[in-house]
Amino acid sequence: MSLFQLPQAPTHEPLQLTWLSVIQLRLKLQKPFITSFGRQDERDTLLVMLRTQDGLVGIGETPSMAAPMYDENYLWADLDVLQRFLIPTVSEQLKGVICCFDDLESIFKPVKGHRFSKCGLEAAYWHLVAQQKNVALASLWGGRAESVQAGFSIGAKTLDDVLERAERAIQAGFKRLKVKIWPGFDRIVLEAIRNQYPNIMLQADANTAYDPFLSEHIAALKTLDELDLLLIEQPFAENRLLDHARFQAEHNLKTPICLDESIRDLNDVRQAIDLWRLFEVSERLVINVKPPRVGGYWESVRIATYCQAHQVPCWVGGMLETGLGKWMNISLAAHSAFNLPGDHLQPQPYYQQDIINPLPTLRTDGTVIVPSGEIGEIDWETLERLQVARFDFQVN
Ligand code: OSB
Ligand code: MG
Repeated sequence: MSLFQLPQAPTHEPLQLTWLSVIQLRLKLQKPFITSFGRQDERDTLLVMLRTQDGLVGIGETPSMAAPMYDENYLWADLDVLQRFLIPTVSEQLKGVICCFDDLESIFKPVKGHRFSKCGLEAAYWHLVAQQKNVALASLWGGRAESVQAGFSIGAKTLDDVLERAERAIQAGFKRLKVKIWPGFDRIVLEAIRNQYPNIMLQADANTAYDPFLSEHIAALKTLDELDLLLIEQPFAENRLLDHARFQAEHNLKTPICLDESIRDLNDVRQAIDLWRLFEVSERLVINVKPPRVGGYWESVRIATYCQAHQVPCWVGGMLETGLGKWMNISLAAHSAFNLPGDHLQPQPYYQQDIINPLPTLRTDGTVIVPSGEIGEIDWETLERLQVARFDFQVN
């Protein structure tokens, strides 16, 4: 780590904020999303909106979950931390003036955890910086790719439903599928997809559903090694970093383990890479980088840069964001460190109504265009229609 050069955040003219708002939206999913931790038909998400003195508006998304099932963060805690701590401190401590990224980090540092709420505020800040400098978000974050590969995360509970969604995705041009698995619903579904599509890039996401001390669970996971999977995401609980590395090494699994829930910041990535090295399996580690889970886009850039320096593959994961969050994730994925397809879209739009136009679309080669300028136009009418609560703070 001491030899590693952290990337330097871009500089900009001071931003003088006049208003800060938090908006709670309620969105209806086009199709229910089912994982080992439950089913979602609709979901709330939070937007942080910043206005500057010279009339710029920056918006960032905190894609909260309704309950603390994926991460200890969830909607009401995220909202509370934004309202009670993060936003008042920008107003009081910084007097609404943000001169550089360090100013924002100084607000975040005294607040332990709560990475989702930090991400929304930080994303709104980057949205402002991009507008002020008149550059694309991708280039602010060091990304140069004009398009990025996209995969589809299938969240369904029955074999028929998964196969049906997989077929639609293949028709739409997806080159990579990710399937949610849990004990009792793993080999059967992955094998069916593998038989149907022998050449597709296929990966599994367990969302912590397995227990490393249950021999049936370990046996089930081991049989997946024959299915030529790109990776297996997060079989064990988030704080079981060591068990993940040991499982990889003890069974000499050729399928790489990908960490999602276990990675909260760059330090977690550093420890994971060190562990996989100690077990001599370092070429079989993959990192899923989700900006809200790691506290923002700049921490994501740091992680990506670190992974690249250590030859560890990584990709940008999703949290069922609105089009706004997805465009930002796609902009992040333009960084050359990201070398596996990200969860950026589905065969159909995620939501019955979304807040930005256009939405990301898949090209026939399985890629999505990276915005070279603005990330799209906010549909204010729809945004207001979907709004269930709004909190405004004036900088005093
Ligand atoms: O583990 O990647 C996950 C959605 C909610 C919570 C956790 C996860 C997911 C997804 C959705 O898989 C990915 C997407 O946004 O398409
Ligand atoms: Mg995951």
